[in-house]
Amino acid sequence: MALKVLVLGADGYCGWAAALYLSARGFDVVASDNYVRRDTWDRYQLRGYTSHIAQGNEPLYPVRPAHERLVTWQRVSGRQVHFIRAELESYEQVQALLEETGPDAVVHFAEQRSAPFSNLSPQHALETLKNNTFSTYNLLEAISRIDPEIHLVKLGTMGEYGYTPHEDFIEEGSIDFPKRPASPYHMTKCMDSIALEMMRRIYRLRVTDLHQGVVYGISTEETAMHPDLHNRFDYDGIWGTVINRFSAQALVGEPLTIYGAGGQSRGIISLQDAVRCIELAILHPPAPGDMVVRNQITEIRSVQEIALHVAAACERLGVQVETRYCYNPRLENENHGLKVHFGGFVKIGLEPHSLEETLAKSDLPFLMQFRNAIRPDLLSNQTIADWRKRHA
Ligand code: NAD
Ligand code: USQ
Repeated sequence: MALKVLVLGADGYCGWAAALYLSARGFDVVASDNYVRRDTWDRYQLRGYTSHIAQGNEPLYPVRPAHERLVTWQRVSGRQVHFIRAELESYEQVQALLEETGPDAVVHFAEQRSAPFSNLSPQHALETLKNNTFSTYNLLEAISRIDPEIHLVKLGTMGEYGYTPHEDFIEEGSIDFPKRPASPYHMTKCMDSIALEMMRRIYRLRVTDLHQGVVYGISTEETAMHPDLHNRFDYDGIWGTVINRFSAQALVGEPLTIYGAGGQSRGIISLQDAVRCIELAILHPPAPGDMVVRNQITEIRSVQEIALHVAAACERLGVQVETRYCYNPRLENENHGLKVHFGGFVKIGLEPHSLEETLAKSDLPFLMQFRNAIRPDLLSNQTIADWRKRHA
């Protein structure tokens, strides 16, 4: 019988692509989301709080809510993915969701995932703290009471270790490697990891903690099957991550905004490789009471190197690109190579795609179709989240 997988945060960038990828490969997928991102956070607003920030993110093209897109998915693929709207901050809703679905595995993408968003104001930091730690703890609490056999695959981040390089290589598989987060968002991931470790040890849960690097790209084989299946694509200064922002900037002739010296390095992974990693994680569950930690990255690049690759790929498409060294709104070490062990996923079956290949074959040609809809004002609004100014 097919493994039943509950995908949380399925209206989001990684969750949508993962839900379709798993469904296409025969998993029995149930998708869930509370739509907080599209209804509230995309406008940089908060639930129950009037924020002073007047700007907001705008979708590049219409992306219908997941439950509507799943109707198209069934028509196009012949596979059904049931959708349940649920708020993970509520223990009662998490309990009901697990009892109703009875999953073998839960993949938890459903958090506030932007470091700049978490630094917009004290209230944004607290919303991030509450949302992320409550959702993860509620899941652990409910799994331990309903069925400790359920495998929890939790999305963490490489940023838990921080970006002031450690003297030693960041290990893969270690629960105890020192954590040094550099934003309220990244701090919540460390807090989640402590909760995961405690609950697996005390209640013998099966837990996988994925320390994912910066994800880039737009489409996967499944999301490209029909315009109504397209994934969200963020390129603004709050939600857009560096490679996706540089790609959008390049295609509209805006300079690539390298923050500070540009020597800061990140672990990166394409969306297509990230969803394959989720499948591999589900297929390799830990034993009861064990916690697997995987560093989910395929390459390490500095921001400068990323800019060079995006520029080179664009120039091959006939688009000339300019880069600009700008004010860095973040407090971070602007010159460090990241020392990290990774490769565990390759050992269990991942065949990684390189940045060059993904940009040239998939990302840039896909994005090119929408270049007229890219809003230059969203490419340059990053300084509303400024680590250096504490007066908001
Ligand atoms: P996203 O914002 O696109 O999607 C997250 C989804 O979760 C949204 O649709 C949102 O509505 C939902 N959600 C949030 N809080 C919820 C709650 N309390 N109840 C129910 N649903 C809720 O984010 P993403 O880019 O897809 O990231 C997914 C996960 O992967 C996050 O945990 C993030 O920290 C992690 N991650 C992302 C990246 C990246 O580059 N995008 C890199 C490393 C790790
Ligand atoms: N950067 C630029 N110019 C830009 C945007 C970003 O130089 O226009 C730089 C930043 O200063 C930073 C680096 O690019 O040094 C990465 O920034 P980012 O916004 O792409 O990524 P980050 O804030 O690290 O967060 C993203 C996701 C988060 C995930 C994390 C993985 O939003 O959910 O956890 O990547 S990691 O970075 O490995 O911790």
